[in-house]
Amino acid sequence: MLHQELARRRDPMWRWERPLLREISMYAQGLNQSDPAAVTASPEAARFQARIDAEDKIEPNDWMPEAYRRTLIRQISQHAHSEIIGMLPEGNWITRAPSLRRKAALLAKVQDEGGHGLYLYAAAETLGVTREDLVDQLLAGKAKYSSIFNYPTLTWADIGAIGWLVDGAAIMNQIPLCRCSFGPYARAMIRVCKEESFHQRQGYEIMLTLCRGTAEQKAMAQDALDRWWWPCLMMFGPPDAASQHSDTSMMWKIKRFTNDGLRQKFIDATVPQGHYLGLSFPDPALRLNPESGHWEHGPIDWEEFRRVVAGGGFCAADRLDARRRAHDEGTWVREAAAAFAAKRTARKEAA
Ligand code: BYC
Repeated sequence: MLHQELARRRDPMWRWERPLLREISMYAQGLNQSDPAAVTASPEAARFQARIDAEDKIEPNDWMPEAYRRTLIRQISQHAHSEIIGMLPEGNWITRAPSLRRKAALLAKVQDEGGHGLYLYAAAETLGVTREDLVDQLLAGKAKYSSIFNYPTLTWADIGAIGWLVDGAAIMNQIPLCRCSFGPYARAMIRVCKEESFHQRQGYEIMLTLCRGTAEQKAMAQDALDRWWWPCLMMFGPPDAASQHSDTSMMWKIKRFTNDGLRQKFIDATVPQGHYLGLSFPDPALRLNPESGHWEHGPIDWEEFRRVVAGGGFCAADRLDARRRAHDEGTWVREAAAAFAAKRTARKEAA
């Protein structure tokens, strides 16, 4: 028993999860970032902000400022689209997974992502939009989704790197969302985070296997880290000084940490994991600051980020084409479900 426990504690993933658990309990203390001048414009607005400050959950039928509703619809729908588009880069490798076990895990992961998209569309619908409208915006190329899914998955090691790094970044961003002030989003995120944690571990385990394999396999893992590292740092959004929405989202406790704050937590957690794998990071400026205890990083190419977010990503056109095709091919399923629902209602009414 003892040696199992010791082995578990040597596992870098365990060391990563501990601080996250500590953070969850830390969130309970709450952060009071409100700017009273901006939120007490009307008595309803003041009462609303007081509820937020008291860590009350806001539910769909409660009074809320229009801008709060709009911010949530924007963020939750972008998040839902990211999950659905996020199925594509990994879906690309389901038929080429190197073993039955790997294939089963990857299939389950991609299905989980479809499920996350559905919970999130359902959470957005509680704010008075329809899933059909949100999906139409995505298919029309008018909606944003995470920049990360516009990069290609060139080798099997990319599946490891996505699980380890992309899902790792997602967990770092989404654990605080479990305490988002909007009840349906916060509740959806609890289950999503549990599943993301499994996704992240399966990715790290792929990386570990490759790094303990042949020199060629290890080189594949290194190449995947080299290509995914910087785009993963961009997942957290623009630097704080350029983030339009952070201040209000923090005031409303939709966001609990700034983009740069979460990015730094991710880097601090991930660099030791990469070193445990025996890999190096594609950043010559990366160094541990012994005074702050943080890993300092080199400059992020924000020009690339802006280009990808504006639709100029390498796979952007392919991703939307694939979604449009899937939507068209699924028309008969939606029609059949609607016809069945209408038949059931008519039968109930006739009885
Ligand atoms: N990519 O003011 P800011 C997953 C946009 S799913 C594209 O800081 P905010 C997974 C931002 O939308 C991962 N756009 O915004 C799935 C805004 O534009 P608009 C998705 C980005 O909202 C499958 C503008 O830049 N996770 O992990 O305060 C398999 C200014 O930004 C990005 C979520 O959606 C980006 N990376 O903060 C595996 C989490 N970053 O709307 C894994 C929920 C920023 O004004 N979302 N923009 O046109 C959030 O936490 C926040 O929305 C963000 C951005 C931190 C992403």
